[in-house]
Amino acid sequence: MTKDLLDVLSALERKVLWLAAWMIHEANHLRENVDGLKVGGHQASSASLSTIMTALYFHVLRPQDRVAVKPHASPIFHAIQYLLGRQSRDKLAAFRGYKGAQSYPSRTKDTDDVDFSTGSVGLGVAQTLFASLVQDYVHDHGFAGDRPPGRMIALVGDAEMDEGNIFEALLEGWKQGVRNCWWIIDYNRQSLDAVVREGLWEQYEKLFRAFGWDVVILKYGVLLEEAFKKPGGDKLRAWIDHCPNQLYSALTFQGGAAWRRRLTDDLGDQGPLSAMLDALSDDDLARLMTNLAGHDLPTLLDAFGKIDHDRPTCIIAYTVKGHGLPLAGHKDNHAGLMTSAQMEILRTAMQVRPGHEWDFFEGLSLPEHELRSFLEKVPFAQGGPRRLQAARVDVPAALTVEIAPTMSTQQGFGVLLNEVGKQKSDFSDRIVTTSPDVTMSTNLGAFVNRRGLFARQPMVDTFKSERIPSTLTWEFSPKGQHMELGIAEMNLFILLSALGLSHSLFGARLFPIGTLYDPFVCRGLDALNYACYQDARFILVGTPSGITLAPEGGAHQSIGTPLIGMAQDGLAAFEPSFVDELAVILGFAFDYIQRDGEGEACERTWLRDETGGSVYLRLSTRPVEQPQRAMTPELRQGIIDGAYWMRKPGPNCQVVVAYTGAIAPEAIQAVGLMAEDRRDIGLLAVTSADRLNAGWTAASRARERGLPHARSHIERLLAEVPPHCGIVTVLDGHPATLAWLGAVAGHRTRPLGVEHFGQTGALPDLHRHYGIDANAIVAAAQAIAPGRPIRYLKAL
Ligand SMILES: Cc1ncc(C[n+]2csc(CCOP(=O)(O)OP(=O)(O)O)c2C)c(N)n1
Ligand SMILES: [Mg+2]
Repeated sequence: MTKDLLDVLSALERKVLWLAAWMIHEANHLRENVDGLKVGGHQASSASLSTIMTALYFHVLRPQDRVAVKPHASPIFHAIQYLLGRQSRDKLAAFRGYKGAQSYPSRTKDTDDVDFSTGSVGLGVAQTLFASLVQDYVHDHGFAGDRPPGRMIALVGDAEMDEGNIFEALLEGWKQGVRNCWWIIDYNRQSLDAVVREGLWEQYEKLFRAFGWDVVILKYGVLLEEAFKKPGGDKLRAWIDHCPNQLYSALTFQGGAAWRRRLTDDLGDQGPLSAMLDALSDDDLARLMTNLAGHDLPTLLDAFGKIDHDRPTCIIAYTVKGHGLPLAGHKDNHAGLMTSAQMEILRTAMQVRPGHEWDFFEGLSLPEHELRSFLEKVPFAQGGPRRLQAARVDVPAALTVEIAPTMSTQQGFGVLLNEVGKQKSDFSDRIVTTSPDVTMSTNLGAFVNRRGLFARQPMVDTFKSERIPSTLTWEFSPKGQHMELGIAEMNLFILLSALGLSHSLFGARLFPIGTLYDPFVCRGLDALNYACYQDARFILVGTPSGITLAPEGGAHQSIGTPLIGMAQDGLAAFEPSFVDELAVILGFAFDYIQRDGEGEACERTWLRDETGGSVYLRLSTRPVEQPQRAMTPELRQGIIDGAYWMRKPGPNCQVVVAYTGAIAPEAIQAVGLMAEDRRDIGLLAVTSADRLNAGWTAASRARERGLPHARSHIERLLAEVPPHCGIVTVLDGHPATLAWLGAVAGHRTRPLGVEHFGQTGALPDLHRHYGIDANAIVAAAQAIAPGRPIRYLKAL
């Protein structure tokens, strides 16, 4: 490590700190002018990582490394990208504003190549661990070309470590043999509200070691280490080692004079030590006492340079929240914002002239050409765009399987994947399935038997080698295509997020499919949202679902997931009733998850289908009689667009029953029972309330913006239904899912579904109890479409 390198890096650190502080200051003006809101939570929090990020981005990182930056360090990240020519001044000046640099690093909204989005604390951290597992997967399967493996690095807030998903990830990482993963804990001993508990680092150390990680503790910088070596230095070390976090923070905030008072009070006259401290100015004393390793470039470079292995490594780096700023150390500084007067003090210290705030080299003592040539050679910024591309992989035009007369969609899913597993193609080799300990019970078994489980080290199935009959072969190898997870659903979603970004992170196209019991989607919901926010591409299968799981009781019955499917951006939700529908949807999904076009909405459906996204399938274990029909192109299109007429309403239609999912037999039965007493009844099969609703909203918006002919799929379907006709909607899920159908063309609507916690029972008991059986559908139709009494209603 040369002095030249240290000089350049410390100049850059100053610059980064200034730019970050300035951009937040500017952002605050932006807000104050508009609505008087204060912008907080960034200045102090980002400053504590300024030195570590300077060392990493300008020296340590390589193009293949990927980083999740702590949410509030976003200004430092953007400032660094600006200096590397990857971020524009306009975006910085509009930090937190419309189309400006994002408050929290965002893969989808920022333009400076964020590797992993962060914001909801804890998720970005776990994302690096799962990304390193995926990196191993693509390398072992030969999908990575000659790209060297990188290090997956998380910059973690110390309070962020409270998030439970981090611990779940650690355990899973241990099971899977995670490597090439660094977690650098920004140990500033402050959270949002306060100063953290004493001695947390010891707990972290024990924890990480227990999971097989190396732990590096970086506590003091070179200045303090030198002082400790001088006569009496051991007393100083003992004092600072035992100094409570609160007191340390308070003294840091107060500065040199306060440090001197306190040290004199506590240590008394210590001869040579006191003489050494007395000889320092107040500023130098403060600099010495806050010389923590996380702000000491030589210590950091040395520590990073020494990691010459691929073992997972936790680095606990002591830092000061608000380092280098007047806010440093104050426990309220998280949402604190420097006043204009404080900014002027910083400006003077940084020697930045008014009007030159954004200039690269303003206020730096090193010659411009030296800095410029250094920046041009920074290893991180070599090798072109960090976002990689993977070619589209051809997927089968149709998935054909033999459909039994009676089958559930979950069984159909198993059979379809088994079919895919049989095929020899690039496509089928790139399928990767995963499940949190419900592989068998979600019907992935047949695929896993064919394709095996993934592990870096082969492991035989002892039951198989001992010839004990079993339905599942549990054999691991580096070529296996199923990643078996422990029960933690958070891990499922974060792994899907990492697998689903493989094309962009590692240039390797994968087709990730994750299965779980539908009610437990909610357990991982924030991670699912996170995965979609990052635009990860995967197929999620929630099965079984609803009160159809009758004997399992309320704890296993999902009610609100159809609404999640509708509301979750980036996720197209389907709930088929029949296996031929599922085959069509699955075929569509394999294509849809690969799309990344920027085009306008499709004029047929008003969906943004060129852009693609992930897919959620809500399936069921209920065996349902399958329709014997040919799959026409029109039917196929209807299934994908979200609905088709199972029975087309006639011109005098009085009632339409619209159903989705496993409740189809009740809807079909009800229509049969009503046919004699209500004219021209229609039966609408809804395969995707989500896509219908999205298309309707988009087409309405298009009309309001001057495209009068815009029509969505559901608008076209309902255009044929006379205005006086009533609509009864029904599903095994929350009734709001389909209730909006009445608003499309103004039909009176009665939505049926499940609103209250489920319970154990036989399926007919529960259908009756929750009012979604044929009788309830008929009763609703009678109420909404009055006429002569429906004779079967009494008989039921
Ligand atoms: C899941 C979640 N909960 C709460 C928050 C609000 N929040 C943002 S930062 C923060 C505390 C951060 O403390 P720490 O991780 O120590 O970072 P520091 O600011 O000290 O660097 C909180 C509670 C959040 N962003 N995400
Ligand atoms: Mg903190």
